[in-house]
Amino acid sequence: MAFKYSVILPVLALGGGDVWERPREVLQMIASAGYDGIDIDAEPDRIDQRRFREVTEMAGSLGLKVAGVLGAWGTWHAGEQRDLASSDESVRQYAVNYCKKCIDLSASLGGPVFQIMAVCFHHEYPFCSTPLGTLRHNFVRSAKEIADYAAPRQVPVAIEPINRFEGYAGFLNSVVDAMSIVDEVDVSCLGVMIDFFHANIEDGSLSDVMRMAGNKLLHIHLADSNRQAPGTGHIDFLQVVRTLSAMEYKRYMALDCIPPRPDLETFLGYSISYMREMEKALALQKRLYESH
Ligand SMILES: [Mn+2]
Repeated sequence: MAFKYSVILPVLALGGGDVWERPREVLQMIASAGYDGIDIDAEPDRIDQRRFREVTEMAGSLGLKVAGVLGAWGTWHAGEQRDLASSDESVRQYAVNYCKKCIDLSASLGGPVFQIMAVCFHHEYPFCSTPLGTLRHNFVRSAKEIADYAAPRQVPVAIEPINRFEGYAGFLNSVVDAMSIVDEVDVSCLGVMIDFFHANIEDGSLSDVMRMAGNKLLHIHLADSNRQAPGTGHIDFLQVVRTLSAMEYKRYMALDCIPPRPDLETFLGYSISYMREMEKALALQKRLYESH
């Protein structure tokens, strides 16, 4: 079975491929490389609606679906206090309201997965000054409010665990952490996502955690252990596609390498062709076993 691949647009912008500056060129490059979709910036208050529609329609005309709506947090959020785990109720509520606007945006696009995480405004390492139980309590409240808003709008919401050096050190760093929150909130539209770069740091076997997430695995961020193109680090991508194939994973893998290197065309072309090679190798292995 062939997997679906997407490209995270805000990441591409870091390598000179800003879709809002030169949409046709960037989208054409993604489509030509063979991708199925794009993950687009969730900035309903910052990106002009007409411009947004223009870009998504252009993507559609090139055969690219909107695979995901990417919430912006931490260093990406240009100063806004979007912190779903904050103990400051006004900050937490501000972040939840931001999410509701993003869910409306996603609903208007037919319901691509909306991606959330917990990132503090002032990063503390190796310990958080806020007790981890407090952070969890705050985040669970936010996730419940977000999921209750998203469910009737048919928008899946995925929690992305972030490694301790970028997110809260000790809170919501692993897929296991995220699954425990999904289980507690218990609203059907809420699930997890796995970013292989983060999970390679914080989780054990990638296959084990993907299987543990099962049908709650709503999205994947694709990067190797060095946060570069798959195939350039030490993640076993043949095993990754073997596991996803066994799980009958039908959602997207969205390319999330920071910064994209060495140049956009090589980066985009190499990443998808490497993953397609892994899929071919898996298919060949299956035939060898069957012919035995
Ligand atoms: Mn990611």
